[in-house]
Amino acid sequence: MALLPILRFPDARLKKVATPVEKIDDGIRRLVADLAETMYEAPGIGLAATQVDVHKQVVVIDISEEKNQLLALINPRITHRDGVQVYEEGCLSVPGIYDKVERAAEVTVEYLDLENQIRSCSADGLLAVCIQHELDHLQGKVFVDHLSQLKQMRIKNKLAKQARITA
Ligand code: QAP
Ligand code: CO
Repeated sequence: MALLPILRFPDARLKKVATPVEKIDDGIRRLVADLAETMYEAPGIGLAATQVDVHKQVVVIDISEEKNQLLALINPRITHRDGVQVYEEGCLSVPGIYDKVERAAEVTVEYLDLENQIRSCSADGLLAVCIQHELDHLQGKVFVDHLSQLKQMRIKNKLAKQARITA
């Protein structure tokens, strides 16, 4: 297993659209293990392959307190959405920035698991937010894209300033 470097917004590679996984092989199993290790170490509750510059439709999520409920979603598709909720989101690619985003309150997602089985998961609350946030990454979208142009500019300035301080 390995910790992978996470791309930082506004890196242009975060805009790439991920392609479907054709075969779940050892390479994909290793990618899932590395994504999970990187997410747990951060710590975070979700990480998409896009964020580590791998443009395949793979995401990991674990919103459990004990960090023992890993969900690995391969080729995920939202098949149902209902209602509206607003949640304060953050992102490992946008460190130190949090803002409210409006999304569906309930979603159903269909995906392949590591055994190549088609699965379906219905979620609400935080898990529903996390699924939508991570699937956005696979489409080249970051939560900041849901905010106003003014907020996006302020976030870019703040992150650029932070990068100068840490450099
Ligand atoms: C996406 O985000 C998410 O700024 C996952 O300094 C977030 O794991 C879905 C993190 C909120 C739903 C609600 C962010 C860690 C982790 C930071 C994360 C930071 C350290 C973000
Ligand atoms: Co994110």
